[in-house]
Amino acid sequence: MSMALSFARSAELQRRAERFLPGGVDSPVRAFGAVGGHPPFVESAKGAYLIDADGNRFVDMFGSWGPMLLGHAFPPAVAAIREAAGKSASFGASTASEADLAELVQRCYPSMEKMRFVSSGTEACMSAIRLARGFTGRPFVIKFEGCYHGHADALLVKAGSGVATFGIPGSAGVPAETVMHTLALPYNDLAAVEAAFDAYPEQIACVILEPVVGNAGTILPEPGYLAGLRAITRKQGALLIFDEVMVGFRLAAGGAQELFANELGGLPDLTTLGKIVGGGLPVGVFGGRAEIMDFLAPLGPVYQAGTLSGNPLAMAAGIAALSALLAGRAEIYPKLERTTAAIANGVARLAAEQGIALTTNRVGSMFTWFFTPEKVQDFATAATSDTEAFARFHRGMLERGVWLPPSQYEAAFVSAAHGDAEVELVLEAAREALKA
Ligand code: KE4
Repeated sequence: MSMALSFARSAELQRRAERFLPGGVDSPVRAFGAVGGHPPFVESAKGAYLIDADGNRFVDMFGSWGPMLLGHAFPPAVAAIREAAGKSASFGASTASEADLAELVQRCYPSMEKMRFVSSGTEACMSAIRLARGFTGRPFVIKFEGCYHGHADALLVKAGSGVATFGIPGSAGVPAETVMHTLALPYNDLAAVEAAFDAYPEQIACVILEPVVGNAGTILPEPGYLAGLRAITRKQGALLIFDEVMVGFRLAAGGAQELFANELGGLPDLTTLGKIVGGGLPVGVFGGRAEIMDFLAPLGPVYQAGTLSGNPLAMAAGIAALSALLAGRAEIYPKLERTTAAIANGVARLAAEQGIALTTNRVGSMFTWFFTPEKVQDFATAATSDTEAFARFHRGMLERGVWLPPSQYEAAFVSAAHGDAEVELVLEAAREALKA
């Protein structure tokens, strides 16, 4: 039986935050709009646990939406940030740390012959699109329903994540002219991509996708899909962009490009990264073939810039995180697989025992329990989920000390700090919550 938790202090903080911040948040999904109630305010976190303002402790199952793969307050990252901070937080001038982190990224992503650091995944994807258009001289971009590539205007079309969570078609404030060159197609459907290229010959600059979708909940590429996209884009002279902001360094040290190495039919032309690469500090990266990247100012005609790009504290945190990942990859990824399988499959079994239809989509340490009996392989099937049932489950788990991502259309994440004890806590909470 769960002890009713007190959220009194969080409620006070929510009221105060709402005086200054719309919805009291700096990012919409944090507002619990899709699951009801008010979000606990986090005070601190360590390893697999979040501590809220009322002192409640939660197993963290969303890991800051991906970045905290090594667990919260990972000691080498904390030490590196502390040391860097003493040398000043930002110079706006070159530092050795940028190439240091770039070298680690390239060890994970050999396809990124050259790259540039920015301060968010949105900036990375926005810049990659501009670069693809500049390099090819073509205006159109293909994206897929349910995929989210940040909140740049041109990409806010049938996006996933918060856009799907709140069921808004795109966003107000984006003039039709801005998105007239954005084609949003169903995921896992190669015929739709062929048809788009037939309709717009020599006019499509790139295809951008999440190679494993996390922003419609978790959706896997069907066999042959990624290789099909590579073949079509190569034939059509369009660039293939893998948005690995979420899956990068999570599915493997080299993300989807490593995990699916034998079924890509060739590497993507550009890759975007974020989240884990900054160890929890603001870092995005876009990179790929040198001949494309050299189109960027100051070498080429495509402009892109940023005051805090390559920020020394963020570089230090990223270097600490990727160094630990690379040094410990032989242990870290098998542990992530074991722990996440135990949690995802364990809860699915408990649900089946209660006659609750759950479809579990999982790749390594990212997964989603869809409250639907359907196979989920695109946004349309993800949208058959019973989001009210998900909301009840989310609240039931939160009251029992497990904090799931507050949306049916977000992936859950497990860290290297989660172990057997956390598996037990999650299964115990789920047993009760599913009954309720
Ligand atoms: P950011 O600008 O939020 O750093 O990255 C945008 C982005 C780009 N590409 C992918 C595949 C992403 O998942 C994201 C951001 N993901 C969401 C969570 N699904 C961020 C959480 C939020 O918006 O608060």
